[in-house]
Amino acid sequence: MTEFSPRYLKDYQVPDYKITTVNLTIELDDTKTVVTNVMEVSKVGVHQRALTLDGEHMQLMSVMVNKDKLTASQYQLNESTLTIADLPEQFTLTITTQINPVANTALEGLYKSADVYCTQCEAEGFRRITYFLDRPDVMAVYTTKIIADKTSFPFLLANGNKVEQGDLSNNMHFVTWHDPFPKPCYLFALVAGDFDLLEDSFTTKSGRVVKLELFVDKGNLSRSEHAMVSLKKSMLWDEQQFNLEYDLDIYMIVAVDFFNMGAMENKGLNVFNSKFVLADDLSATDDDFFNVEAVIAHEYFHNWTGNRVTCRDWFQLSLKEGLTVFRDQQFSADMHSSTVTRIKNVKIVRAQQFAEDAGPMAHPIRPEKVMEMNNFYTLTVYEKGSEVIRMMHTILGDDAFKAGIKLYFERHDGQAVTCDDFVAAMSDASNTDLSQFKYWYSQSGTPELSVSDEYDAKSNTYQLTIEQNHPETHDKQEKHNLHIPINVELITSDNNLNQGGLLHSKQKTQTWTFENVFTKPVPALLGNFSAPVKLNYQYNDQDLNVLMVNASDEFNRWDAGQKLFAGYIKQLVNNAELELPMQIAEALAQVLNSDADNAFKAEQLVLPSFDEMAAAIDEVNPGALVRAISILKRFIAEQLQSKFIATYQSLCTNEFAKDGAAIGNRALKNVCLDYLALLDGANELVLNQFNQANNMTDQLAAIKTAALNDLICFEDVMVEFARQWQGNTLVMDKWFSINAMHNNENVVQRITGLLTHPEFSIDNPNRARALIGAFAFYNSHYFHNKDASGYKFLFEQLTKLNAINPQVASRLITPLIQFKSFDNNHQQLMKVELEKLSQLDNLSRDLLEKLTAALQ
Ligand code: 0A1
Ligand code: ZN
Repeated sequence: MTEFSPRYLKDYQVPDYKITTVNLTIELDDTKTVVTNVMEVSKVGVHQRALTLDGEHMQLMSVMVNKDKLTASQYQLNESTLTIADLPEQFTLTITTQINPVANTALEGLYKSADVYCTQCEAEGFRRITYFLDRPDVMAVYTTKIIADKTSFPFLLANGNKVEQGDLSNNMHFVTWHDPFPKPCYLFALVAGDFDLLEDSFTTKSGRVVKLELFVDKGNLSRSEHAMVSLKKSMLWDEQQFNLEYDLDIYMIVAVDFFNMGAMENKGLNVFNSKFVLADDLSATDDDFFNVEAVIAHEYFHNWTGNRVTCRDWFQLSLKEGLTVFRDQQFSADMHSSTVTRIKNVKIVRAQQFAEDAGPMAHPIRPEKVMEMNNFYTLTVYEKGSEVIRMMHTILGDDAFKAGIKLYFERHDGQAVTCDDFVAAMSDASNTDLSQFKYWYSQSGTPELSVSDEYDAKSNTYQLTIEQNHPETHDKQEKHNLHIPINVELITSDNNLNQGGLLHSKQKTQTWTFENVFTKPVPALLGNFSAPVKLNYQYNDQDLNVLMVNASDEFNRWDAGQKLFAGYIKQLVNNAELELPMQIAEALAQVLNSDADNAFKAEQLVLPSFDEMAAAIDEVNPGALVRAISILKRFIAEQLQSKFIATYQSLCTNEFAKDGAAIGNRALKNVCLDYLALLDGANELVLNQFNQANNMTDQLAAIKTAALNDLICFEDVMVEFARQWQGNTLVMDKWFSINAMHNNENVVQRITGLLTHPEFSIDNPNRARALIGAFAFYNSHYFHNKDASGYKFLFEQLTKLNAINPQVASRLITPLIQFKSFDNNHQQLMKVELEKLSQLDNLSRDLLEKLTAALQ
């Protein structure tokens, strides 16, 4: 195995040098791009220590200190650093490097793909462009001059404001950009290409006009409108909610087809995966529209939470990510149904983040040890990080939370700070002691709450006792009791009790007493998922029924239904013959008859996912879990067939609208379809929906239903879908994914064949994720097939991706390293493939870190 050593939070030291200005001249060329970097550098404090700059995957051409060109003996160069000793207090350092953007398939640093030059510098990509102190606490003012061929690259973009442009000889031209805000190098960006441009503007609350520019591939202008509208909504929301105004004169967004992540908040020049920009009525689903708006908002909100105030070091990543996810979730909740939005957030935490916390890569939201930083853009840092911010919001209340945010900016605008600084601002602004709460930042794992209760009819008192447990995590960390906010609603079947509130669990065991309780209530616990924890309370079916109908909070009503389903799925895993009670169907009939909005009803009808159940059951047999879910689903479908048909038919319409009601109608209709697909007549129903569909939500639901139920029409609809959408990259990604989700024993053969499909390319992260990722993450049945063919398929693809794009490989290995969730047989089979991967002689740092943790 290759040697790479980890870094530790406890070793943080302030830099020996600061770099205050950076002047870049970048002469773009496919294989020999030349970067000239002129920096103003000075010592921090008085010392004689050498300057060690980060740099990798490039060729050093020259080094100059002030006017003196250094000879090779005056510096030390190795694979990842350049060290210069005997430096004055202050000097100009000029470094020239040469890089090969076409060869850069890792998509980190400067790369060229699909005729576009593009950079990705977070977390540590800038060191692939020039030698630098590549750490977020070194903040400089950047001026960037880009030179390229004018015909192929009419647009040359970088951060900040455009200050100069002109023509050069040989059909070359240049543009110079200046960003007045000091920033860490991870926020540097450059894009060069030929695009269609959507222009607009936004007038800030203080009256400044900001130019908005959205760059998309030629021909895609009509699909960029929604992104622009979303941007303007985000700008307004941040002013209204947090009093935060945009600061530059221009805000640019570029959509690219080759991108490792969702999007990147580079100052004034966001780079987006085109998946989160392009959307039109025919080719995008309702979820796509929602996600575009959410990601646009997320990146925009980073301008304050991330860019104006940034991270001191990468261990603090959740400082910007947890907070920004919380902000984008609040924004989405304000733009749409807040309950349905919250349900979507919670499902991700319960299904995926809990699994991460239970697996070999368990880490606190502020990790303490990192080998490859790219491995820490995790559900824990992002989603659990957001839950931690949300708990502060719950504990402090909206006004005090906003006062905390205000104080945070007053104290730290322009600085690189820590999570402790954030909590201190929250605590000081609200006069609240958050010292115990802070363990949420340093403690990994999902806490478990055991709740018991007692009702005393004589004294009319009701007692709730809550015990905290902190299961051991893979990192073997010592655990502390946490400050856990628990929303409680006491519900009675006659619905006349109005008690509850926010409980603060801080000790191992605590009891709360409620007075004047005249009938035994059912406790609705953890309302709105007030803390990212697992909850154990012995509800019986009747209790859950009471909550499903009577809980005043919609979230609690949904959650009670989920608990009811989960209870039966657990039992069915061990006993597939279990007789299911009619009450389940009756409860759902009530849901269908209720006057709640259809988007919410749809959520109430969806069963907990395979991943969510796997996170809730120890050492599960995946086949038995898949079967258990489908038994319950079939039972519901059979019992409620006529209701599902009636609801389905009532929601079929020839008109297409995109308002909330129409979106809710489609969601409910497609949940009905999902149930009806298990019964006679499914093939005709699905085929009919496919043929009639006038929007992607319905069309995709039809082919997905055909795939998941292996319907006779599957091949035909897939051929027709591909014929209709060939050449549309984003839609074809969906097609590849649906192929990978086919619930048929030949699926591995099918996807192996698709690796040579003319539109498949493993170099494109979206494509790789669409085919390989969809299989490993979503085809639970055949990925976990007993013959290990699913695991072997993933092994083979990871072997290739390890060399092409380690970041993508490292994400796709997730379902394999989480083997502990499954029974021993499956664990062994999964480990065989992990062992084989660990033998690769070119193993990337990204995979090495995960394999080491998984196999230790
Ligand atoms: N900061 C971005 C996410 C991001 C992180 C790393 C990247 O490359 C390794 C790219 C994007 C965000 O939170 O949106
Ligand atoms: Zn982010």
